[in-house]
Amino acid sequence: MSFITRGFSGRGRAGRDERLPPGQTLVEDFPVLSAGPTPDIDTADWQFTIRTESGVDTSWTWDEFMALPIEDVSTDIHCVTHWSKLGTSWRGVSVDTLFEQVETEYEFAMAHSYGGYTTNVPLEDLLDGKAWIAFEFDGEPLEPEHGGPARLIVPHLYFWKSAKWVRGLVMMPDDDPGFWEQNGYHLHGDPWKEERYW
Ligand SMILES: Nc1nc2c(c(=O)[nH]1)N[C@H]1C(S)=C(S)[C@@H](COP(=O)(O)O)O[C@H]1N2
Ligand SMILES: [Mo]
Repeated sequence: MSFITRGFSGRGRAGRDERLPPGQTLVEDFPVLSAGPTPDIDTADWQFTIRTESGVDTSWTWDEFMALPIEDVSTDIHCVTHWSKLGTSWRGVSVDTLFEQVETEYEFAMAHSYGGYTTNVPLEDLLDGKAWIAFEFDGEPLEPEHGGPARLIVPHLYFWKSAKWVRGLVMMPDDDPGFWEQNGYHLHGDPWKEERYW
């Protein structure tokens, strides 16, 4: 029996990569999954806004955003359609950094995108180094089809939570469903618990 050794560790006894959540298959390419057309967003017009119960919005222009502390992120990503990609490289601003300038008692957020896509995420899944607004992938500006100029990444949840072309977060008192969640996807989406549909 011939056996090809892949050059990484983390394989269980069955040969399955332990970084792979249940029901997932590895891909090397980067599939594009969009529910609609790719919007054309000029960074001169781009803004990112966080809206809270205070009625006062906190917004950043592209230049203001680029002046924030920037982080390099290496992470695995998992799509509910069963593909996973390991060790992806991103650069962006941590959501923690944004919330240093925001006060809210609300515990849930709705991410809104240019083009109208929405997805709901509890605030606790966005803070403590768990989520970023990313504008580079693999050392290059994020391609429009993958969400450029900037997208949310919440890599510990299924990738539909990682809103492409993100334009802001609206804080909410309750965990209301976003676009896919209204269409049968799980409200939370933890790949290790296979929170796929409901
Ligand atoms: N704005 C927006 N964000 C989105 C989507 C979308 O259709 N529109 N699709 C989601 C889904 S289902 C997945 S799997 C990932 C796909 O990201 P990719 O196209 O970069 O692989 O984006 C998520 N974010
Ligand atoms: Mo997806």
